[in-house]
Amino acid sequence: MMTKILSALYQTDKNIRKVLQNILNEQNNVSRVQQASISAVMNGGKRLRPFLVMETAKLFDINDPRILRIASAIECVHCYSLVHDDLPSMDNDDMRRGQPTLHKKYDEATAILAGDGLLTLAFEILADEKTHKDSDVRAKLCLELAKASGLNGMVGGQMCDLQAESSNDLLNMQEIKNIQNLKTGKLIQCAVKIGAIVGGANSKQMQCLENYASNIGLAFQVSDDLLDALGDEILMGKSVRKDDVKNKATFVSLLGADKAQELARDLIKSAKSELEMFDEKNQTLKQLADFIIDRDS
Ligand code: GRG
Repeated sequence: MMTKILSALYQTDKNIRKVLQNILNEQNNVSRVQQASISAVMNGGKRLRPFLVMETAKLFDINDPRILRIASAIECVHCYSLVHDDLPSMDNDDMRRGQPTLHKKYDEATAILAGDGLLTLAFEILADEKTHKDSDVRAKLCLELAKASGLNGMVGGQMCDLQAESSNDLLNMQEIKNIQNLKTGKLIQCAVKIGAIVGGANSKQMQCLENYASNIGLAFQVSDDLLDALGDEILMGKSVRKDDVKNKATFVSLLGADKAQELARDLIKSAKSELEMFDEKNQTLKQLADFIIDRDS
């Protein structure tokens, strides 16, 4: 099962790389920030969010190659968030995906600008008629991505996380869940929702897919905490044990590793149960749910 999902993710990576390379080449100026942006999106990564967009759309028999542009847009936002998160003023990381972080490879100003450029490019891609023929759909996709990335989504979650780190009060379980939902969950939920919008999901289907996405989103964060606490630096391609060093409240510090693992498994079980209405078409998304807690990076 694991091999199957890994090879499907690998195929997505290949396709996304091609699309992103073309789109970034079209930016038509061989400048430092263009090169830095290419570096930020081409340096590995599991392509989970693009995969979720495409596999959700496949539940509705959407196999149009233009879906890759939509999937690429969300990856641009994800990659920008990692570049900015690694900056000295945020997480101050030297390694990402096994390579020096973008501000180490270039410099801080270039990394900030490349992140800004990728965020803006995501909306350019979604608003472009090459991406979807229906302007109402394009507007809906822009709105979903804006909501997930902005003040009430990833940016807001990052702010709360930074504030929590600099305060002496340790977060409780509900507070951690809220922050992680904003910081990481919203973009994962957005990937599924975007796939469902393109697929023309009805309200019942949309609700089940949203439940699936919130469960895998939370499980993803629990497993990220587990990987930070127990994982291997080389396999992860970034520094580990950072939460411990910062004395940060996480799912693992609050629950212990065993209970955190149990929570992640329960969340994945609930996520998979939300897919029953899609019959045998649901297999890949179910396997992806398992992968989220079985991965080693
Ligand atoms: C800077 C606005 C702003 C937001 C940053 C996403 C985020 C918010 C910070 C990243 C910090 C972090 C390690 C969060 C844990 C969850 C996460 C997003 C991990 C990385 O995602 P993966 O595993 O990465 O999908 P790859 O490299 O596979 O693409």
